[in-house]
Amino acid sequence: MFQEAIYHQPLGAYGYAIGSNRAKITLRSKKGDLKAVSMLHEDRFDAPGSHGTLQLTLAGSDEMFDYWQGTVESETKRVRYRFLLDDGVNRLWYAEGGFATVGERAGWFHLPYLNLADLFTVPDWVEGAVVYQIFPDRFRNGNKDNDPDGVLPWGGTPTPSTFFGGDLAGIIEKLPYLSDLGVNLLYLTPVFFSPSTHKYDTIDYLAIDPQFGDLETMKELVDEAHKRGMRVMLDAVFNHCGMLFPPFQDVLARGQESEYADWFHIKSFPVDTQAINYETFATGVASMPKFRTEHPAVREYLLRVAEYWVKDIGIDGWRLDVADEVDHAFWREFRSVVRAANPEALIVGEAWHASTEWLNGDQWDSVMNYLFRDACIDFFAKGDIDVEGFDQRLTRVRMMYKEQATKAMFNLLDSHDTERFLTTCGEREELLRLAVTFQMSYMGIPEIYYGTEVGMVGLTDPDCRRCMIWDEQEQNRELYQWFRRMISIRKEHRALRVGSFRSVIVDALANVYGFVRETDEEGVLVVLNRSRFAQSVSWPDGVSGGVDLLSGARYDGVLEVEPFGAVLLKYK
Ligand code: ARE
Ligand code: CA
Repeated sequence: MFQEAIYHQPLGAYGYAIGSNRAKITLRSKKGDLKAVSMLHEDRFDAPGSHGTLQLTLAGSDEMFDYWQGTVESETKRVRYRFLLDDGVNRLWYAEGGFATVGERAGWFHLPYLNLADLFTVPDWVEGAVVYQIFPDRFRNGNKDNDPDGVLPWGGTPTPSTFFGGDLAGIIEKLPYLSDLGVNLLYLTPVFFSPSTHKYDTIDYLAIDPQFGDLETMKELVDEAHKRGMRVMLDAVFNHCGMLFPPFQDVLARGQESEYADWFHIKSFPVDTQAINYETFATGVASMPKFRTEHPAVREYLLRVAEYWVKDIGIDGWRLDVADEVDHAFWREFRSVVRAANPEALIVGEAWHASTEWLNGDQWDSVMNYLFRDACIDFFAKGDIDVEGFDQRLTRVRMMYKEQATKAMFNLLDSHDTERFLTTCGEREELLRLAVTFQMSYMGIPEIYYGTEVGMVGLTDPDCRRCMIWDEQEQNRELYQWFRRMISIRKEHRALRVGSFRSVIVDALANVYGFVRETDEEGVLVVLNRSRFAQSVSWPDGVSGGVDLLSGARYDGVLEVEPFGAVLLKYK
């Protein structure tokens, strides 16, 4: 037995509550090493009747490890447990005291008490969400009167500083379009008063940029969206402000004397925007001075902003810009404030890498899942990894997070910061469709970047921010109809949204990937063929036929999947 590869701790994504008296447990072992893992558990004060044994199941593997999982129930909410590891030759106990042949010597792991106050909860509505990301200047110009000077004709080439006149009135005008598509959670990149086209350099956190509208337009957007069963999220740029933010201007003017001198990370006075003697977003972005979020006055200011938009204007959540560079304590307070203002509000961090530390239930609910995107690019778009590599990458990401977070992940293929996915695919639409089929049927919620549904392309920022194509002659209407259908399939089948996940076909030779999403009532087998040949697939355990949700065709006997094709087989 490879004891050195075995890992468990009663914390993070390895041991945590998923209900008032249920905890999910994960144990990691060297890939292929163990044949079985079980767990002896009981109340930590030995309450009568609390003793049990749980068989863990192999939930997935990555390149190096197997992950064994189980859910333990405890009436008293106080659990202690130890594992019995079996590699087919030896059996060893494992717990806090290490490895032992006799159980008592290994001791116990403890989950001392499953406090309801610590339970990671994500609002229920999130399970049904399909996100649509909008870059307001480029979505729709609904009001020519608020256009900034020098606005370019719709459809021109975007540069870092061009304006096209898109606004909130445009979004309101297109709500029927979005409703028809089936999306129900709109995420708008920043809309507060700011000089730039992207508006990540805020001047006033309490005002809508006049190019986009005003408070009334924002309220109208929220109300109209709500009437249609859609929610609206805004972008919280709290890592930094814009150079023209009045407190920073005050520091520029008055130096150390300014009451805001401590709001920023100033290295020396006087502040010099040429030499950039203060911390900024990224490296030397002078226009974006970084906030010192540990300063009580800064915290107070930003928390009131967060509260205002949720409580007074009625937005349904926040996407947090550069969220991984802001301190954890701030995000904890932020969560309390936002959830108190609206217990149903959603909090999604922007972090491109492992975000385990923020997803414990006390800070964010979810992240923009760029690790999902990375895996999809390598497998679907570029074909750089085979199906086995793809499955391993997905497993590794799932194992980083508590299941509450995994279910709420913003699974995106592209965004305003990246090349468009269709472009990455070399404009091969069949690859985009395959990836979107996966996105719509995987754990987490799909996030669509505006225009993907009509076939928009573009290299990275600024080219990925082209004006939305509204001329139906220029839209890919077939793709649109197909997106519509995929979204409705997801909405109609609960198994695809909240069902358990198990990969069942990982055929590297054929390059076919198959997985099962299952609830007690329903089961869907998703099969994706990422090869240019038709592939016949053998049925995984427990499935022997069903109806394809996409084509309506019934499959029994042979299950053949077309080149670059997909089947979503409802078998239960
Ligand atoms: C502007 C120009 C760009 C130019 C850049 C150079 O438009 O063409 O390349 O300046 O400095 C906003 C605007 C951008 C603007 C930027 C600076 O939208 O257009 O770029 O401000 O003025 C990292 C961060 C992540 C961040 C990305 C962009 O970790 O938080 O970089 N994303 C958010 C927003 C952006 C926004 C800002 C932050 C600033 O979503 O839109 O930019 O408020 C790797 C790294 C990641 C890295 C990622 C992308 O994977 O691991 O950490 O993300 O690449 O670079
Ligand atoms: Ca306008």
